[in-house]
Amino acid sequence: MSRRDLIRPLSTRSQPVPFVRCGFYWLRLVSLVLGAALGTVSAYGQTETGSGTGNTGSVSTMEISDAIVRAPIPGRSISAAFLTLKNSGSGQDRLLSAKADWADHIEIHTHTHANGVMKMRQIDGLDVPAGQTVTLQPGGLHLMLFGLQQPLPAVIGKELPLTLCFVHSGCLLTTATLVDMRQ
Ligand SMILES: [Cu+2]
Repeated sequence: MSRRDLIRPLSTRSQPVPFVRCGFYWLRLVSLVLGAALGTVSAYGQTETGSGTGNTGSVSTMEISDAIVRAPIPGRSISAAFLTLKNSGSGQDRLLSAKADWADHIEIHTHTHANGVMKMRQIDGLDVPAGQTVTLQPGGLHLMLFGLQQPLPAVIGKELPLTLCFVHSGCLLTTATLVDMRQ
């Protein structure tokens, strides 16, 4: 039985964690937690280094970088987040969802042009092919953030924890920098 099989699904609970980019730290922590208390793994038990084995046996290695959250317009509770996904593995992976404890819910959005009008549209997932990089950026793919905590638990330039869940890589915890993009 793999480590993944032993771990319960990630709950909606989410807390800021200082070592989010230190995959080996988490690997060790998960091992310790599993060894000490099977069945009581925390919400972050499933946070991993980004390596996972899918049903086909293909390995996906997902790297999340340059994650930013656009600071909302004062008084507004919606905004967007942008980031880069790099799949250096040999199999395709797919972003299924995102969550954060400072937002009610997060959708994956794309932009479409119709009759000269640009519209946002929710998509149910985002493929990241093997060896490819997918960029979520203004005017294109983005994470749409709804029900933002007021105020956000970070100031401009500081980090917000963000969890991304993939078909093969599982749920990965990253941090996104809060950025004022009106400047
Ligand atoms: Cu949107």
